[in-house]
Amino acid sequence: MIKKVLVANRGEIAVRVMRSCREMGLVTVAVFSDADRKSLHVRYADEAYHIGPSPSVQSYLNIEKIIEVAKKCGADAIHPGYGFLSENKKFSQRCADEGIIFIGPSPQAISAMGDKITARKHMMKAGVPVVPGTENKITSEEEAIQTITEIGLPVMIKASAGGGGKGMRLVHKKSEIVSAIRAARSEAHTAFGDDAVYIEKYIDSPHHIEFQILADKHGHTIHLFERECSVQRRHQKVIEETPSPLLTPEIREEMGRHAVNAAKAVNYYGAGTIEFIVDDNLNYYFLEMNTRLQVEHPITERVVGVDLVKEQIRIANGEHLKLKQEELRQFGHAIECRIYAEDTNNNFMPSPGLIRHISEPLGLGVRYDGYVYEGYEIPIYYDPLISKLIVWAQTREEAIRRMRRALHEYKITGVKTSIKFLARIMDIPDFKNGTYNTHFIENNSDILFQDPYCGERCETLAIISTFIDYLDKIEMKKNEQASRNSVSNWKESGKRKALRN
Ligand code: MV4
Repeated sequence: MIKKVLVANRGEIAVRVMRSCREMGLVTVAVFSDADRKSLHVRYADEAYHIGPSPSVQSYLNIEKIIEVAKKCGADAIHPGYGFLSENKKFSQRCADEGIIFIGPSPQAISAMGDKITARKHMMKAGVPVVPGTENKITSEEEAIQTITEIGLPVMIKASAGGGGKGMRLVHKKSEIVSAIRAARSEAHTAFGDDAVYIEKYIDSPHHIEFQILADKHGHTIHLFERECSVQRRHQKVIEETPSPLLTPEIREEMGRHAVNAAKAVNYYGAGTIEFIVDDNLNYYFLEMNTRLQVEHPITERVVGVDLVKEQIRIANGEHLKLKQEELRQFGHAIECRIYAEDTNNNFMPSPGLIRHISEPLGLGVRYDGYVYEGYEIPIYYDPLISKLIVWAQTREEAIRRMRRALHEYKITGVKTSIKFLARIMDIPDFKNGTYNTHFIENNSDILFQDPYCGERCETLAIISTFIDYLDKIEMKKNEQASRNSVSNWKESGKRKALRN
């Protein structure tokens, strides 16, 4: 039985995982790099160990060091969060070899889904619809040309070792196919050390809809419905919601069954996500499987009423799933916004640095998963995600209004953030109507990137808020020293709390 969990991650997800551990009475262990000495996950944990320099290859990706810490501190399990080592089959295997429980899937399942050609083969065998295309890797130019005469143009060349948009090439003309394959191959070789590529028919303006699944080690597999993730930019999700405004109850049920079969096809256990692309006629195709807990998991937790991290831990313990498919329902509507330290008006340039002031939104139906505090400096070394704001309401319309309200309450100074950009999205007709696809941001760029923003109400409000921001900045400058002191106050109150407990 798991008693002590090492969380091999940082930031909001490390805190989120430890919250569930604490509720389960498990001891939590943080690991941290040089840049993360003052991070909240380090303060939150019962124990914390330094694992190396700031660059993630030397810290959060350092398998040897993390295993060494786990053994030294007596952790019986490791939760990898998302990113970093979460989908690394060598890490999953190494944990097994060391007698440490990896809170995630088997190395075999990670491997089967990590190779996209292998994954497609498993899906075809299991009767899960895949995008029309090649069954095996492309071995010759003739074969590629044969494929495009069969399935028609346009097509996408994809790297088998890729995923998440890496190593893809769109081909419109027959004359482009040879050079596109060469380019995709060489990119894949450099990025993944594997130059295998395959061809798929191009699905224009698709929706990205993914299904959450849970599977125990005894063959019970369930799905927890879908997440609509079509609001994205350069393969980075921006907003996710559930239920998807696109799906009908019939298609939802069908896709859910396919998602369960997809997981079963690779003897999957743990939490996982089956990604589909869906066209406007509701044709859907398996795209890939993510063999980890995802950033956007909280919207599913809220609408289905399940703590996915607790379920992951119970599964890792070898327990039977208590949830039954026929008892699961989607209740109400949830939306998540990802708040980044970035300049949305300057090509989303990361904006790391000192948080001078932060006040988080609260109130009915709001969940806030974050890790920064006043006086904290967002490091340059990692993804500049500050927090995730999740709202729930009975209807989609109310959820959008609630998100709009929450974003307006949310104030951060010191770094540039995507808060205003996200607030603008809440006022865009395509979003409000739920009639958007993966081209949403580029289709609405004229509104999203205009500056200054003049929203639903009037220009006066924009001017007043600009002025208030200006006054805030003056105030913040004056209080810079006080704000620094507040960090140590935070520390003190943290210690006092620990003593009380
Ligand atoms: C596609 C596609 C159209 N047709 N495959 C992008 C990320 C990677 N998971 C696969 N992706 C796509 N694959 C075919 N055959 C369009 C995309 C795509 C996309 C998919 C999901 C969410 C956003 C996207 C944005 C651009 C392209």
